[in-house]
Amino acid sequence: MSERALAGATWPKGFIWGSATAAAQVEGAAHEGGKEDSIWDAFARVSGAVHGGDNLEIADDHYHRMPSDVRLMRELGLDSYRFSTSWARVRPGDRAVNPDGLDFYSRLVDELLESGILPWLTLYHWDLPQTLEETGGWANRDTAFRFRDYAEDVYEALGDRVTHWTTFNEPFCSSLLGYASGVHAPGRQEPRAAVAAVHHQHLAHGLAVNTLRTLGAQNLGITLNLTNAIPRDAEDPVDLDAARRLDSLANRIFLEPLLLGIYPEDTLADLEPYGLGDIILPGDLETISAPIDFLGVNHYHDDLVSGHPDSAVGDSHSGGAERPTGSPWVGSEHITFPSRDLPRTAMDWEVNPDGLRALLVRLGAEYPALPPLYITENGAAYDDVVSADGTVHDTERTAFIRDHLASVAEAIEQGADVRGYFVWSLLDNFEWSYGYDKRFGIVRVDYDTLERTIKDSGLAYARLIQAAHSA
Ligand code: GBH
Repeated sequence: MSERALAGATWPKGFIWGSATAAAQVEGAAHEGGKEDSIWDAFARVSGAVHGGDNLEIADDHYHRMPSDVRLMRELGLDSYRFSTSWARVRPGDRAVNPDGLDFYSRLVDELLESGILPWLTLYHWDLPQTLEETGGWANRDTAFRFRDYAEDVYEALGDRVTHWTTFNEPFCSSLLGYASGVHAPGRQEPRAAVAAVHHQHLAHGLAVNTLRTLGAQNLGITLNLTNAIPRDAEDPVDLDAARRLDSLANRIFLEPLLLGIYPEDTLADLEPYGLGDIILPGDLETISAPIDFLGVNHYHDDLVSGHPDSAVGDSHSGGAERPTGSPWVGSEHITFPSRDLPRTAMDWEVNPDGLRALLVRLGAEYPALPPLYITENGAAYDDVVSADGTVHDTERTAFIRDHLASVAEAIEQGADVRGYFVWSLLDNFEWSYGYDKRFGIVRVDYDTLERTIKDSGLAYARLIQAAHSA
């Protein structure tokens, strides 16, 4: 689809155009303003955990450049900025509240509001205070209650100005990648702990939703990374079982407790040996399924999956780490991800825009009581080339965003209730275990000078927003 044709698409009234980042990935100032280690600061010191030995000390220096970054957002014409607060900055060591930490977010929120940009706040984008990991991290049920207290502190400071609250970003990653595959912090490879982490993050979400609701919050939600699990051979029972298992661990283990207050039967059965049944206490599922006002969907790629060994697995599941990592697919470690003939991004993720349409439509069909959807992340890493004059002609990323937006428009035509779209990411940033090696930004960051340059994709996105606003 051409840019012009897409600009002509009609978007629902009030559709929110945004872009997203996360605290650990952009802020830097990792040990300034009272902030102490998060699990990612500690993990980055583990040999081979992060590509190139990169760390989060400076990142994009957003902590110091925040006002000019907000000016950049204004230049792009964003309706909303999705960011996260760092628990390790707000409550360093999860002890007392750190006024300087809260003050940073308070200034950010003011700056956004003065610029007419809606703050879209996420409470947890993977950066647990390291002290809490030392008492068991998310494998420890108590961490859920600590999260509720932290959420309450942030709400008390910002609830007068922030209207949209997201509890967790992609619990899949902060449980199964953090505690089973070990690709993410804290880097543990303990399937039972990973299963406990899933449940305790659900519980933390529910506790926070109930508390924030009582304090007056009106727009509460969670963001999940969701995929379409496509069997390599839809006639082959082994491949069909693999697709069922992937759908269970990537999608339904999160969607069903949150939306329906149950764990799927097959998930419970598969994870029986890993203790899922034992850690669900009476009342938990009721807390977890407290009604939410929106569901954030992050989608990057579909997954073609097989139950047979496959030699063509790319490195898209190693997370760029140089140390040995395990499988996130607890109890289903045998599943494989064959390649198919599709273009790929620098992450080795396949590009298939129609997958986003299919996912959005399918969610509505499978969950009749689904709350409104927001695409809270979608975007692509490419190896950008900087021209002599400093411009970045990132045609592939521009096409990726345009084609995925066309796919969102189609989903809406087909009945999906999608109310906003946030490009990942505003800035090139710390791409977790890939370090600074992978660039997702619509704005380039020069890691020597920390200078920002809007890429062609950013300019194209700004034009799209303008066209949508004036339609
Ligand atoms: C998002 O994660 C994050 O929210 C964001 O912080 C990050 O920068 C961005 O995307 C780009 O990576 O092979 O086992 O990992 C997306 C994470 C990556 C989760 C692919 C699912 C496939 C399963 N997704 N992953 S696995």
